[in-house]
Amino acid sequence: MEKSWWKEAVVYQVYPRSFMDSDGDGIGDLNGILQKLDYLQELGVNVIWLSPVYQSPNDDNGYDISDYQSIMTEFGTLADFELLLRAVHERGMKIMMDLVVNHTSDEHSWFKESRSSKDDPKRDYYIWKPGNQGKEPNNWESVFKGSAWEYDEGTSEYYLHLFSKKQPDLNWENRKLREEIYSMMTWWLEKGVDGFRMDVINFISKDQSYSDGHIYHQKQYGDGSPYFMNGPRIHEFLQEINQQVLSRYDVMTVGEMPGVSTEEAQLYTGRNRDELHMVFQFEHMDLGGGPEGKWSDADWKLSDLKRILSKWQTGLEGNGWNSLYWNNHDQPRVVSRYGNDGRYRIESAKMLAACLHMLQGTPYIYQGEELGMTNVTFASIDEYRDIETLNSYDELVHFNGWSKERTMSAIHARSRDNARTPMQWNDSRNAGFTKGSPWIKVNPNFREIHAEKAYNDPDSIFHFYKRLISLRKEYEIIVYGRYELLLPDDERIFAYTRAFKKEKLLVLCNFKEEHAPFSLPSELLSHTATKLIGNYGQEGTGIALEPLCPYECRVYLLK
Ligand code: TEU
Repeated sequence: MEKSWWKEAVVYQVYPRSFMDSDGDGIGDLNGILQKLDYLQELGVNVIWLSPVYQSPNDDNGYDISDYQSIMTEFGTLADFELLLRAVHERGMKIMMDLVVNHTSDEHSWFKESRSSKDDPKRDYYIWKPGNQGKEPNNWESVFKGSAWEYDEGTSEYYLHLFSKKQPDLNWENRKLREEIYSMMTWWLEKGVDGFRMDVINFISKDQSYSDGHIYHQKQYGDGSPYFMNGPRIHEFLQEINQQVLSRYDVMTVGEMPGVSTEEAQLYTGRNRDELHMVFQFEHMDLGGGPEGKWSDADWKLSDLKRILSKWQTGLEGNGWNSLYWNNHDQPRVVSRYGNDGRYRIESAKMLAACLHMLQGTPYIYQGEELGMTNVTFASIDEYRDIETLNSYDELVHFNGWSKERTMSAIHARSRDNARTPMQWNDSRNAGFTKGSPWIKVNPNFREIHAEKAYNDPDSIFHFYKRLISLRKEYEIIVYGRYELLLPDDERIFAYTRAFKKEKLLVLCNFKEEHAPFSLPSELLSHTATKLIGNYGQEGTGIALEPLCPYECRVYLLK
C-alpha cells in the first residue's frame, strides 16, 4: 500500500464558535484557538480541521458563507488567521479548511446579484425555476425541514435550497461559477492552508430532470436525494477540481458525503481516480434510524455497527482510504450514544477511542471528545440554537403531533447542539470558555469534566487519546495493517485483528456494562503478545483470557 502523510495523520476538529473565546463576546474566535495550540500539540494531533471561519450571517453557524475570502467578524481578521496558520505550522501541525461550495448564504454578493433580475449575468450561478401550477417546482424536502424551494417575489421564480432558505444551492452546471470557486480555493492554498474538508460535496451535481421524489409514509414532502446525491456529473466535477486546483499542492482532502456507498467511495477515493483522499460516510451514524429518521429512538445493535464498519474496512482495502470518526459538530456525543455517560463514562470513552483509532483509516477527534464530553439536556427548546433542531421541533410537535416531552427527549438524544456546547477548559465560570455570556449554555457537568483536570490526571481520557496517537506514530501496523473482524455475531464484543508484514494487532472491545467472556482462534494464541494499551491497567505480556470487564478494551501486538 502506498504510504502518505495524510494516512498517518490524526485530525482534530475545531468548531471555532464553541472552542475558546479570547475577547469576551461569548463567541469563540481565532485568537482563542491560538491560545490553545499548546494543548493540541500536547495531545499530539497533526492536522486541525477548522469548521467554517468565513464571513457569514450565521443562519447555520458559518455553513452559510457570505464571503469566502474574509473572516467572520466575530472570529477575528485575516491577519489573525495568518498568525494562527503560521503558529500552527511552526508547531509542525497543519490546517484543513472547511470548503462549503454546495451553497452560499443568501447574503453572498453572487446571490444578491443573481436574484436581482432574470437577465443578471450571475442569475445562473444558482438554481432558479418557475413554479409548477402555482406551487414549488417539485416536492423535494429541505434537510432542515419544509420545502427545498423558496419563492422570490422580485423575479417570480423559486430557488433551490437543500438546507435552510438562507443557503441557496449553487449551480455547478455553470462553468464560470466553477472557475470562481477554483480561484477562491487557489487563493487559500496560496496562503498556505493544507487541505479541505468539503461540505456535502456529493450534493453538487443535480440531476437536471428535477423530478419529484418519493414520499415516504406520513411525510409532507418528497425525498429528492436520488436526484442530488452522487449526481450525474459528480466525478467529472471532482476530477476538474483536482486538475485545476488540488493536484498543484500537497494537500489533504476529505469529502463529506451523506448517502455514499462503499462502491461509490472507491470511485471517490480510489487509486488513479484523482478525486479525493477519503470521504466521511454516514452509515455508522445512521444506526437506529426509523421512519422519523434521526429523531427516532429505535435501538441499535452492536452486530450492525460491526457489520457496517467492517464493510467499510474491507470495502476500501487496497483501493481507497477510510476516515474514522465517532463525532463531529452534527452528531451527538459518542460517549452518550454508543458508550455510557454515567458510571462508566471514563471506561467507555477510552474503549470507543481505542476501537476507532485501531481501525484502518485516518482518525478524526472532535473537540471535547478527548475529555469524554457528554450530551446536554437543556430543559427548554429556547435554550437550543441549532436551526435543524429548532425547525425539527416545530415539525415534530405541529405536524407529527408529538408531545413536547417526546420531542424534547429526541432532541436530548440527537440534537446537533449536543456537540456545540462550549469546550470545557476548567471549572471556573462558563468552564473557562468565555469571560462574557456564552452564545449557547455550557453543559452543567463542566465542574466534573474539563481539560485542566484531565491534563493533570495521567489516567484520564485525554492521556489515553494521547497514548493512542503516539502508538500510531510508533507502529506502522496501526496505519497500514489489513483488517479482519472476529466474533461477528457477538452482541457485546467488537473484536478484530490487523495484519502487516509478519505482525498482527488484536483489538478487543466490550461495548456493554456486563462482563463479557470470549474465546479466540487458537492461531492467535500461538504468538508472543504484548499489550499496547488498555483501559483497565496498561502494558503487559500475554493475552489475558479472562472475560472483559464493563467497557474494557485490550490491544495486543502479536509477533
Ligand atoms: O452537513 C450535511 C448534512 O447532511 C447534515 O445536515 C446532516 O445530515 C445533519 O446535520 C444531520 O443532522 C453539513 C455540515 O456538516 C452541517 O453542519 C451543515 O449544516 C450542512 O452541511 C449544510 O452546510
